[in-house]
Amino acid sequence: MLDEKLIPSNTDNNYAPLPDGSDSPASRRSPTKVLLVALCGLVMVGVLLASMGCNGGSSRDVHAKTGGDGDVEASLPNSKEAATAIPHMPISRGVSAGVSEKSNHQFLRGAASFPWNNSMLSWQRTAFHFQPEKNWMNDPNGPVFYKGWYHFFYQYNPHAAVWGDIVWGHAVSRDMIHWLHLPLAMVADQWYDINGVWTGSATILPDGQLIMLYTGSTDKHVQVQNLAYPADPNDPLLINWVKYSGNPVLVPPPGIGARDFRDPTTAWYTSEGKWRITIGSKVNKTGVSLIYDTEDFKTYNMIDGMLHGVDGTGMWECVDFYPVSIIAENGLDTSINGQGIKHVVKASLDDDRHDYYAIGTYDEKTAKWVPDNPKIDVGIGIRYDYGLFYASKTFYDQNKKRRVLWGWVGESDSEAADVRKGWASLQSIPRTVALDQKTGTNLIQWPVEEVESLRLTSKNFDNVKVTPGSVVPLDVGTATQLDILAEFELDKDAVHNTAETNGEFSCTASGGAAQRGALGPFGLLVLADESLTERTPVYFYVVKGNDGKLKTSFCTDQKRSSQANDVNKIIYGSFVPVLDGEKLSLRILVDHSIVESFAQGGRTCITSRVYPTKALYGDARVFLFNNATETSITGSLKVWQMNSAFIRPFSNNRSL
Ligand code: DQQ
Repeated sequence: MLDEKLIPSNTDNNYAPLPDGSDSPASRRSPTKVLLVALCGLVMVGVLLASMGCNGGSSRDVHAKTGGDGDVEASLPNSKEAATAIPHMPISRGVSAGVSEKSNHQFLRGAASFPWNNSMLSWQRTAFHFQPEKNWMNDPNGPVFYKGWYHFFYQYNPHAAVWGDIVWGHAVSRDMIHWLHLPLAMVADQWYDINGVWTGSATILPDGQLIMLYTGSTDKHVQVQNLAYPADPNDPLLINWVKYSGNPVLVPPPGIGARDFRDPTTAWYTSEGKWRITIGSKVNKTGVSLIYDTEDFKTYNMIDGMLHGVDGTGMWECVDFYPVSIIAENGLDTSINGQGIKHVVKASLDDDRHDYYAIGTYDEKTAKWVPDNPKIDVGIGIRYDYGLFYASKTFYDQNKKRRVLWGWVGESDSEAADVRKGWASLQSIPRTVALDQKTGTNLIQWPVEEVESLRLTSKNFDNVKVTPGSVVPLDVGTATQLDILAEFELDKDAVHNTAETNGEFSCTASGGAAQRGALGPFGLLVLADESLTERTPVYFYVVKGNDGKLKTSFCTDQKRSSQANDVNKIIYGSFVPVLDGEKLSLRILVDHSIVESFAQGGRTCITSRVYPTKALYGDARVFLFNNATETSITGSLKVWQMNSAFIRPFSNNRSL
């Protein structure tokens, strides 16, 4: 039972969850069942010629000179399949309710959309990433490990594949890979959340009690904070939730806009014996993190000033605040503070919809945090992920003593296509997050170890030499569900002989994988078709600076990831720290329409959504490529086929 002091016994406002109407059979996709049998015999482009042996797996160094700029020209599809052009519906979602735009309508501008057919659209559904059975999902909410189960709540529209009518979806898992969908945890049934049960966080109290704080959008679209708790704390599945009868527990303070006050964090304990939370907001154009103390989660005391704020960064959504150890690799409970500890502040910038973090020092007495390096402060420096990854949230997993990060991965195709698919958005593979002990200046993120339980057969490719301007196919069979680990070495003589330059390289401002330099780009082409008409390069680009030092960028180029005209084709990426003596390394998880990439053990990450029209089912391939002009590269890889996860509705009849 919850502590009387904390929650009153008055449960007049008890919340009755929706009945579990779903009892459809388990759906587990096996790659071999789902994928169409690949057309046998490689119909490689004519330029793919020579072959090259390698240990442990087959690959051919085809020296495919891909033209002056390394490009393979794509021709527009001429599909005779029954296909329907999807009408374009430019409707704004979210802005009038007080959050940023939640729909994609930046494409086309009046042009006809690509004629997607059902087979292409169904292929986009993922096999081992968390997603609801249907409809729209956005932010991760209240992740927590409770009585043997990982709980995942999320922003969910039960009515459509677009943002709106937001409630809390709920699923449970033993390992954060296989999931059981549960009934909605909280719906919009009170004046203080009737326009949306928005984002919130879980806190576990020292006696094991669990509380949830979340933002409600009221009947007048005011953003307020509310308290909820499990109806039965002994239920490990936490199926029923009670909203506190005294809600809302916090309303926007003077000087803060009614629609600029949302997303309470997990609470942390102070040495004074109080709980402290922070809530995102803005003052004019300054993004801020307001701070409150509470003893019972019902009444709060606003602390003067703020935890932190950064000029020009706009509204801070989904602020996260947590400690990281500078000496140990394990994660830390949110309340841990003291020697050997730094604190991370993360804000999701409503203005550009990216998640930025900074590492710094938290002073409990003043309730203020200062960044280690003001040049890379929150919102102006480092991002968790340089692709599509937003509104993320961490939790401390006391089960495995690690901090785990979840992030919302939206769609980058048209809203009309999402409506036709009947679903929109994924969650990233949960990532362990810790301070990079080697650099001390960035975090490292890595897929939770449990994802490795999905690995099936693997192939090794050892010391594959890829000469400048060539492409090497990797024979891994079908390539829509993969876990790829790769290491690269540059040719030492080429590096030595390369002239120094004062030129800066930026993935996003570059010409993508077609832009050739002396020492890059090189890496992998994933979700590529045999003729390379469609391909998604994930790659490094190395530049030798004036000081003779190498500077490395890590990028993903979506320019030719699809022949469709109504999907995002921008180039993602950023700088990645590479320390002396380190090889260049990357990991890529490919799961149908999502490609999650991690460079140098997770120092720089890029998540992209890819919507091929040809490189799908059995026609998806993976290649090594080197588009540098001066250096050969030597790559060693291990590539696993990945199984599908069990993600299905919970049924009372089934044993857990
Ligand atoms: N999503 C929620 C808000 C949050 C935003 C609404 C971030 O609470 O600020 O769905 O995507």
